[in-house]
Amino acid sequence: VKRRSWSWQQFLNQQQAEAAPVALFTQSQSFPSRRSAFKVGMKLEGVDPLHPSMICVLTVAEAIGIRLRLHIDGYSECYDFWVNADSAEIRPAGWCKDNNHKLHPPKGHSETDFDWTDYLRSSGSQAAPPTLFTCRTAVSVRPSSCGFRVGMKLEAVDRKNPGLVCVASVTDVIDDHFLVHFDNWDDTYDYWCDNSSPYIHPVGWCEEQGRPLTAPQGHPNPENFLWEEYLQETGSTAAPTSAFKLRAPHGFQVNQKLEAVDRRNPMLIRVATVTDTEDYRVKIHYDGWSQQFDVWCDSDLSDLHPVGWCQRTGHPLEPPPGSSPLPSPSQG
Ligand code: MLY
Repeated sequence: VKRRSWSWQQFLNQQQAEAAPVALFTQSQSFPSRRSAFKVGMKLEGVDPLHPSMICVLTVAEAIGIRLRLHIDGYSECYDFWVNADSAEIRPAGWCKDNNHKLHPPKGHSETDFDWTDYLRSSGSQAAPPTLFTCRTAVSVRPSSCGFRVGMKLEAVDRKNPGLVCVASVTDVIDDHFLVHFDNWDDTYDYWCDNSSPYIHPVGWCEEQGRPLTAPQGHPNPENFLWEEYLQETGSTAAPTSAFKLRAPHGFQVNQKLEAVDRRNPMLIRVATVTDTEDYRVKIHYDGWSQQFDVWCDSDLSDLHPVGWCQRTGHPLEPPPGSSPLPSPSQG
């Protein structure tokens, strides 16, 4: 029996709603310029989302449209995660070695002895060809132009505890992105950002704003933290104020429709609506689901896409439950 498929156009008409304009999305959210040629089993290097300071050995476990489920070699499948194939967070095998970064080897392999050639041979697998990656950094290491250098200090929002602005350091730089680390805390709070992030501020910002600054963990006198002292003690410098280039707020508006990865089941992309906004965040409602599942996210999250993205990239789209079903090969 041929069922009528769910259609965005009909849904928008029916809801008297409009699609969020494509121009509001960042390049990594918008329609990709080419298809993905990654195949299941190919190996690569990439950032571990739970430990963003680590670049790990990964295997493509699943490929749907341009989305990849990546497995961290040697670890449980429960750490698998999804990325877009054009993500800057994945790099070809050998990237770390060529770019002076530490590669976190598969569990059971020593950091010093890990060798890609041996590993591919012994595992009978193939490296994803470098041409499949968007970020094909040449071996000629171009110096970072973002003004942030490893060791520089700043004040940064702890994104897991967004009420806190804390003493932080730049601990890694790749191209125009850098890793923010919170002094004396473990790397699970770390995040990658660029110089336009709304979550980073120069040294002295909290004082200027009359806001409390969270001192490094274990600081002897956290109530009276003094930058001048701390910079001297740690022999470090503050990231220059001129390096901070805060981006403009996003342009999303309430009621605009889009396609959003389901935060609780990230293999699914759902029909969604912006239901609230802040300067740099949007509240996402999954159409047809209870408001209790709504989620706030950064407007530039790579899991938000314009209407039509799934169709264009060959990914199933989950229509609102209760609407006429979309025939799709992988959902039953
Ligand atoms: N309640 C949390 C707060 C941790 C904050 C860490 N930031 C400052 C990096 C805890 O103690 O685990």
